[in-house]
Amino acid sequence: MGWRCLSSLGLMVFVFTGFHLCKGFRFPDYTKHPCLRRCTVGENPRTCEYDFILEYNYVLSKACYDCPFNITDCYRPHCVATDGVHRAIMTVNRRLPGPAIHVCHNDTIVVNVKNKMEGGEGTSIHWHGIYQHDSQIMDGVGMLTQCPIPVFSSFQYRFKAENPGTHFWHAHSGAQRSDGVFGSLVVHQPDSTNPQAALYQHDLPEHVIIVNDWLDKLAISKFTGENMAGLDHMSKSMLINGRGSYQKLMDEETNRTAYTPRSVFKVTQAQNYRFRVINPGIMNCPIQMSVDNHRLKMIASDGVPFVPKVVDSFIIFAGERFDFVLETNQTVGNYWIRARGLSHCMIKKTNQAAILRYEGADETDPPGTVDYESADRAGTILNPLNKKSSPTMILMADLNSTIGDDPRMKEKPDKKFYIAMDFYEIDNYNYHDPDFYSIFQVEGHMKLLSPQMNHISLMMPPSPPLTQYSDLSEDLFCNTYTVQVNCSAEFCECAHKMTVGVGDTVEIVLIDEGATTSTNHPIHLHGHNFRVVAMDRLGESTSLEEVKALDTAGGISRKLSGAIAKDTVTVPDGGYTVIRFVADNPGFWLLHCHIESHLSQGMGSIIQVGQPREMPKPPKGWPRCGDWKYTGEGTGTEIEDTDKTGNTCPPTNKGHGVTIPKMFILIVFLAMFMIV
Ligand SMILES: [Cu+2]
Repeated sequence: MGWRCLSSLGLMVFVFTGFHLCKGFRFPDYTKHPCLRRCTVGENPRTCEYDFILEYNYVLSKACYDCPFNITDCYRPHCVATDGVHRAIMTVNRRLPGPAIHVCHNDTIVVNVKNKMEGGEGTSIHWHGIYQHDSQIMDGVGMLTQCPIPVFSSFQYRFKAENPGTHFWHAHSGAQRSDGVFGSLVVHQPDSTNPQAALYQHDLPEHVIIVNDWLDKLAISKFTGENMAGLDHMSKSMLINGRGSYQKLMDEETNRTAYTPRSVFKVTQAQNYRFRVINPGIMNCPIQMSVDNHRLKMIASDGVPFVPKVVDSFIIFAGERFDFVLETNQTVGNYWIRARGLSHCMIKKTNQAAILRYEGADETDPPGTVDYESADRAGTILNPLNKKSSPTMILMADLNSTIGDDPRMKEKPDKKFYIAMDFYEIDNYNYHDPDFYSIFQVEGHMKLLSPQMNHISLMMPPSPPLTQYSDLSEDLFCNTYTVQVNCSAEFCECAHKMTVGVGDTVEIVLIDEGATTSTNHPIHLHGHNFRVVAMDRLGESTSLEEVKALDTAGGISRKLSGAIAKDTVTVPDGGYTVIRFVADNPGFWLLHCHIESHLSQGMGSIIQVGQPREMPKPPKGWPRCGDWKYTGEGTGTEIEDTDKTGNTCPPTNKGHGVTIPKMFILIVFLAMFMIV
């Protein structure tokens, strides 16, 4: 490659200017990464490095050859088959899901992210579930903890795998997660320090299940269609580890029809397996998961263990993770792993299935049909949608933690916030104009109800406050205590921010008023986990005032001992969820709905922990961004017209080439000349 490039540049160019040695461009295979290992006590932590190349891509591209008519083609490198619907996507290393990261507790994770999405937005990657103590600037929230990584640029993330468990990574700029920029991140630990190790014999990377709803177009097309033209935005399909059967495809030459293949999970009879389930979720689509003929022993959520609970199915909301143990106690065969969408996905009857295949079973589909109705598993449900607690409906607040209570947490919180959420009928000027197409003027399906927290839409600031706080005007920030207008009547939008002190015990009462639509909002907190101390549904709808009055009258009892720890939790529609955490991580942290379109419409707020002087400073050369206005003053920076190498090599997978000193090349050239 180097010599071909060299000859194309010509002798004069490289003798007099030097050049960039072209380097082969290959996507690494991390399924054999040295950090994927059995964790042992006493082993030195490792540094685990990965390259992530973000690109636009396409379902059933040329890499897929004759998929799905030749099924083995669907497993070729770089073939992204998804559910068979042809559409543009975004991929990391031409895979969907992107590369899986498996490390041991206390390893250091280094990820070199290269944005090659030409024509696209800046990006950033959030490490969902990692608390980022001492590495707050690595949380990956565009315009909060860092500037988005512009196209053609790269950025290196570096942080410690400080908390074990099932986590994941995903883009946190734009709507890129919805288009495929996500993957698993599992922090393993030695058996001797894992309190649940005795519950299973196998914890395999191939038993990580990423399940998510899936759109039939680029998310930006769906989102703007909904926001500006009232078009259908619901997910009609789902993926399990990037695969599924949904779209019937026809071979035009032979008229044969076929579906893209489903994921297969292999097990051996009479064993116990740990499965780790992640929902990077896109739209309003909680997912009910079950396995035919098997019950599930649920053992952990969001990376944190709880007292095991055996259920028939569980519901996983966007941003949540659940780990369960599957006992392979059935006859050798194939069994459906079923995923059934609720809420908006119930309207579209969205469902998907994968195959649990026992060793020795035929490579055939399991018995039983795959459809929406068959995926409705009866029996005990963990984390149900909009239900009151009962022996068969187990809410998150009903579970008991195995990690002990946090001794730092005070019985009376230092800071307490009520956050009321709903879709509100307000003239949101991002999608309406009160003079021309007011929300009160347009037809029903064109009304864009605004998902807000305390009647405020989150607008991200023009620079990330964590690293450029002094560049930001205080006017950009607001909250329910500082706004001067009635936000129930007039649209309010700002960098919605609540401030707490470092070490404070914080309580947040999340209320879903549920008046306009019955939509659940899974709320994710960055930088911390929280205890789920109370949760209940009061009715079809409720109000901030009703919940406050109930609380004041002592009508909300809190589970202050034994409550489980999570980082993402749903709020029953017409009800509340009360969370508590110790704000031990100075920084700016997002608290937001994990439904991508809701966050993009402003359903989030910022928790500022501590004062900027208490937060870590970014390293030298940290990228900056923000507003700029021409003033006519100064001379600017001199731009030197140097280093024009005329290099025409393709980019390398490190984003840089190797510069060869001119004199060295001259010597090599002369030596070759003499040999000839
Ligand atoms: Cu939401």
